[in-house]
Amino acid sequence: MVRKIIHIDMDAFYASVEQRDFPEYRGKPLAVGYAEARGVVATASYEARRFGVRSAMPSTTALRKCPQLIFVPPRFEVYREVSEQINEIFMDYTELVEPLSLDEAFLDVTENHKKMASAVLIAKEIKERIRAKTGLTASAGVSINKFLAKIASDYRKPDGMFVILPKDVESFVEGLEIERFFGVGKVTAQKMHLLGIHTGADLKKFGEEWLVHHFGKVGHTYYYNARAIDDREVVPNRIRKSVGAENTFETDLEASTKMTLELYQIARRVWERIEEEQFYGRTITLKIKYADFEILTRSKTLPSPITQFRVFWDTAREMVKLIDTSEKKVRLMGLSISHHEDAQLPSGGIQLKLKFKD
Ligand code: DCP
Ligand code: MG
Repeated sequence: MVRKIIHIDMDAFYASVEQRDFPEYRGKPLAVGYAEARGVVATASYEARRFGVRSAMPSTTALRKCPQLIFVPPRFEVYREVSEQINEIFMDYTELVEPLSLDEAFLDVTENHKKMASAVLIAKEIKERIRAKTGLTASAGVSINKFLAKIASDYRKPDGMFVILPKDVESFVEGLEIERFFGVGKVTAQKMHLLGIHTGADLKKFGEEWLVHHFGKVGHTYYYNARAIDDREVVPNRIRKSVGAENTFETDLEASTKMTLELYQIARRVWERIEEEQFYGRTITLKIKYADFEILTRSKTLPSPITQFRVFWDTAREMVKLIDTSEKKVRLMGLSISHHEDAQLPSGGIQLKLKFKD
């Protein structure tokens, strides 16, 4: 079966966050890092890149290339927060999200929560939602495996998207410069050039054993990647703490019967995910957002994990009945389940964070 893999990578990540939060830096060459003797540039704004400033470059070199370069210290807690925000968006489409760092992740959307057939549409939506939620831009790559999706996300940076369709993967790889291949650094590239290998097409002329003999274990990877093959799976590395869904209504709700009806739809959706992920928790949380945007949450913990929809729905229905709508209409409702035994941390007493999807 052909998979649908998306790679998302934020543009000039740390620098873009700083330019977002400090308008005086916008449009200016900016480096995140310290201008000290032994400091290095973590990342540079696109304005600074025009001067040749790059990640991992010594700060002194960067200043020589671009004397007006502004240095700002990193604020990791803010980058981490943005990272969580984008991950929440990803999780709305699939559980198969594999973050590689704070600013990039692979998603396997072959099957997805929204039952969307087009990975291209999903990538577009994700880009838009990232912009709306964080005010930052991301680039996306879409293809049939990790190797190609990652190359693709780099192709139209910044704020770009590139798609390598199944029918095009072979010709794409044949035309690919050897430097773009996974595991090919400067030294290997030079060695390959000496052997007459400049593109994927050249690489394809050599057998697997020959490649392993000349390049070691990574030769296997070269052999398969040259044929557009990469079977590595997208491995989620996050412990799920809750499963949920929510809905913002087109017109605010006031009657409680209408609320129960709407909640039922949400409950069905949540239950589908619970079954899909075998995530049987003990705590049900109901979230309400009123028309004036006030948010209210109510939780109920049962003595044992909820394994039947009947129990889930009965409890949720009782909870929604207690919501006061005499003064304000309801704009949004959400349901989630948490307190899954496996998700408990051994030390106990830790407040589990509830993640809602919006
Ligand atoms: N980073 C770092 N040191 C490096 C490379 C990166 O500290 N040598 C940090 C800063 C980057 C972030 O990781 O903002 C993401 O790395 P990327 O390689 O994705 O680079 P950017 O997001 O900055 O730029 P691009 O638009 O090329 O993705
Ligand atoms: Mg990036």
